[in-house]
Amino acid sequence: MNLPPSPARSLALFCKVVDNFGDIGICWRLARQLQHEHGIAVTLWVDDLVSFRRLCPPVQIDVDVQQVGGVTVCFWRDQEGTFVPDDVPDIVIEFFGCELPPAYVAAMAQCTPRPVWLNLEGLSAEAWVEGCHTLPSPHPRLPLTKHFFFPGFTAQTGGLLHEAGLLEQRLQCQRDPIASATFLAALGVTPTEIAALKVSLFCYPHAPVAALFEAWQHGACAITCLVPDGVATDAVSAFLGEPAVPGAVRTVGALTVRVLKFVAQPDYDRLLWACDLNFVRGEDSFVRAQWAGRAFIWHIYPQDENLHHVKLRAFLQRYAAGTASLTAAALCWNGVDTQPAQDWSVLWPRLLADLPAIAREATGWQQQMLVNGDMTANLLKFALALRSVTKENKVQSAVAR
Ligand code: TRH
Repeated sequence: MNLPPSPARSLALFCKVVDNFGDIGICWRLARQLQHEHGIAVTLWVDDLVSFRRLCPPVQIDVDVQQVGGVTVCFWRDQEGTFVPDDVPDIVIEFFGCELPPAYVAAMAQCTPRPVWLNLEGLSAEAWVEGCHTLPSPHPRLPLTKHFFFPGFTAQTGGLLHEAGLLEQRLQCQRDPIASATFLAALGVTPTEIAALKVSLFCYPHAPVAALFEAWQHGACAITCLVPDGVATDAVSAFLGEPAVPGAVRTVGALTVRVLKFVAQPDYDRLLWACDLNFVRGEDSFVRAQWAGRAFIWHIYPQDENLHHVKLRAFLQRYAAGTASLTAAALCWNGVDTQPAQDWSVLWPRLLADLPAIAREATGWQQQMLVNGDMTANLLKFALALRSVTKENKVQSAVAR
């Protein structure tokens, strides 16, 4: 079958790694999906190949330009460089307001038609996002307009990224306990640990991990807590009584804590699918936990003046409005002051009792999110609409001349 040529075939995505793995984690997913599902030639500019390699081991850290999984990956060294219009693709995306090299922007301004320029923003459940999604921002000097694109949880936002076939893959894995057990066994998890309630733990260092471990140790339910390498190392080492390196494990009372290696991104999804409860953080693991269909507790990325508490509450209001135990645990995990103050020895048994109901409700949430469409497809649709406007303008101005 001969399909009409796509009106936009090339795209550059610029990613500055501000912190940790979420920036590159999100950009890498987006880049792959644009290439695999939409046939776009994607160039991913990233300024930190070492972080990138943690979640995508084929990445080479000493190479300026490389092909990884069908995507051209360029090391974004600095803001210098010479660029000409031929270097500029049909669509340019800057992630999270990272500033493009000035010469690149100048080359964009010289293109005919000019590229579509989008700023992909961070995820928030706050109401103001709907009003800012797709807003234009004209360049102060050059004939270029950047548009804001916000992921989100409602139809008036860009939605959440989910790859084609993701839910089917997840269901297939979760319906096959042997496949799940084989996956965990390959990470070093023993059959006894697999038989317990499995919890993955991915959080920032300030999470009250020691207090949660204490409650788990003294609880009636056997728990296996799987912690990726480098996560909450102080609290985990204190529990283990030895350095928290992959393979380290210790059981105290009802709790076994095991340190896993940091896995490649697709395996992190499988880990979430295989666990009964997931502690996630930042943005990308937070979204993946929603697609995993299991209960999760979100450790939100901290911001000045506790702005993140507002974001956390906005999400919980949408997601967990009816589940008091989940809301209480999430607030406590994030250090939000509550009246009366909550303690894990009380919070945990309540949350544990609600886990099956929370997992059931997760399915309803997914259906709700799927109605908003996939963020990547939404973003491309928006870019193509802007591009056809740009082309029309070009034709009109040529006719007027
Ligand atoms: O790592 P994070 O805290 O990342 C971010 C960044 O700090 C960013 O600056 C900030 O803006 C954002 O949070 C809110 O958490 P996040 O977003 O969950 O990203 C983690 C990525 O690492 C995600 O893509 C999953 C991946 N990952 C693996 O691939 N393997 C693993 O073993 C683990 C634990 C995670």
